[in-house]
Amino acid sequence: MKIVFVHNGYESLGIEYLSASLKAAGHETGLVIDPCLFDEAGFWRSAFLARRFSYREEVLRKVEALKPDLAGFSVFADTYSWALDLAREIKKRTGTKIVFGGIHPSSVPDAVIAEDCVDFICLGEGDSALPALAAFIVGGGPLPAGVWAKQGGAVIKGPPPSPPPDLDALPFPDKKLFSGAAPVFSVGYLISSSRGCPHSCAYCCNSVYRELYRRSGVPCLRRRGPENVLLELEGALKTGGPGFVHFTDEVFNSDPAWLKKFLPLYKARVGVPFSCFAFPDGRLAGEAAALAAAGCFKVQLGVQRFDEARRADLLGRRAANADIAAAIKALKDAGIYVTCDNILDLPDESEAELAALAAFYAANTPDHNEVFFLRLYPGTPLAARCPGREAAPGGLMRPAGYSPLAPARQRAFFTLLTLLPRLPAFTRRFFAARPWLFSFAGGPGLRVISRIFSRARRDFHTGRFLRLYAHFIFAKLRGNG
Ligand code: B12
Ligand code: SF4
Repeated sequence: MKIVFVHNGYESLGIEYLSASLKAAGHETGLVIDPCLFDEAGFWRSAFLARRFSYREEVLRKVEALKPDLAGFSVFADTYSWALDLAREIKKRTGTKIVFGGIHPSSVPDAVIAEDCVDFICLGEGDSALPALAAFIVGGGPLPAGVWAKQGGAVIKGPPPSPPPDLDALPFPDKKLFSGAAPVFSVGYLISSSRGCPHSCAYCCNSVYRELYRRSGVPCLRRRGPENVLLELEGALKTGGPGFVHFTDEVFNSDPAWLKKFLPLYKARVGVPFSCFAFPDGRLAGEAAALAAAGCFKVQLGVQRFDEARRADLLGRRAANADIAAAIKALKDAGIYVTCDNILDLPDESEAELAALAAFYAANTPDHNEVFFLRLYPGTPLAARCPGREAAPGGLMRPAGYSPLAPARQRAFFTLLTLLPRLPAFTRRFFAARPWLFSFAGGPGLRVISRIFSRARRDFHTGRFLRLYAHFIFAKLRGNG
């Protein structure tokens, strides 16, 4: 059977894993990329440029030419409208069966399966479910675990999903799928040494997955053995050698014993510079030197807000500011570039808390600040606490009005926090105390510019973002879209 995935301009490890499992089961897979230029899901959009550089027709023509038996979409809330639009048109032109998987169908399955163009949905990880669905389409039988189907207008549901308990038993992700689609995907190597997270923050998909897998008996957090990760990376080195590696693990430092064992082996057998996400717990500062020695050049930390009690109560994150400050210092002292994530527009935030956050960063300055406005994703405990106020699918990054502060005030803090690491050190305390000076600008454009000036070369996603735009804009201008 031929399964073609249609995806946006970001490499998806999920699709690469699915493709590998499908190929292992004897199926053929393909990928059609819609770069979604100037139409960045959940982030920003320029309607004029998005129309000028639209690849919609090219995508539809490619899918038609490939004649798939099944077209697959990996969907989250912000890409849902885009996926529905293409799925409807693909169905109209080809009659191909359509399957949606990923966090959005896993969070709101009833709404997604109700869509006219969606024949199947997959809840949770699809490594076994998708090959089983392909077998079901060909040969019938019982519906696989984690799959829902529409038959004759009725929805039938397979047994609840059960995620793969042993990640070492999975085939390595099919990297050729993306690198074959556009050269930009060969820059750097995206890998995960785990799935799931030990934490359950109230705004994050992991609380949704934990609930989904509750009855399966398989823990939400699973980690590959060091040997399995090293074998994958050694294989990648043999076929060209990526300039750097990015670990997409939710929390790369969640298992200190694993980290201690893995880092020296990585240094000896792979030795390529890498970046990762880490949780700023009490151990991270002590792990900084070992991370740097193994080649870690960038760590991204979630800080999210300043008030520790509210951080724990509203966001479900237990992290101490003293540990965060120690981690920022130790990582920077070890020569690691530090990025901190922050969320504004929280329903219980105050001017005093944002001012305290700015003062905290003036004293403990990371190399880069990512500032987001809260989006309440369906199925999360935080969305349940604010009924009727979920993020609209396809929305953009702007204050939704959860905070008692005026949007203009939040934008001033957005600009201040984004720019703070770029300001000369001796001026930071002065500016942190005067957020009104930053009422002039802001918005996602500033975030893009700040990222570009913050060593784009070393930032996995910004580097790819720039290359992707260059590749697809020139292709369009040359008429080779
Ligand atoms: C890496 C990552 C990114 C990367 C790459 C994203 C990409 N397009 O692939 C970057 C940094 C670019 C990114 C950006 C954003 N991201 Co992001 N990202 C993640 C993260 C941390 C890991 C994804 C991953 O690789 N998982 C590992 C693989 C193996 O799992 P998987 O992708 O889920 O796939 C498995 C299953 O879901 C299933 N499956 C998936 N697709 C399909 C399809 C079919 C047909 C089937 C059958 C099954 C199936 O099977 C797969 C294999 O088991 C997730 C959190 C998470 N744990 O999922 C957030 C997450 C997906 N991101 C999120 C968001 C909001 C964003 C941004 C909008 C943030 C922003 N404002 O800038 C942007 C949007 C970018 C874009 N336009 O795509 C949210 C989505 C929330 C929601 N409910 O919709 C998540 C869930 C984090 C969260 N807040 O909870 N992201
Ligand atoms: S630590 Fe990060 S990945 Fe884990 S639950 Fe919290 S927000 Fe999600």
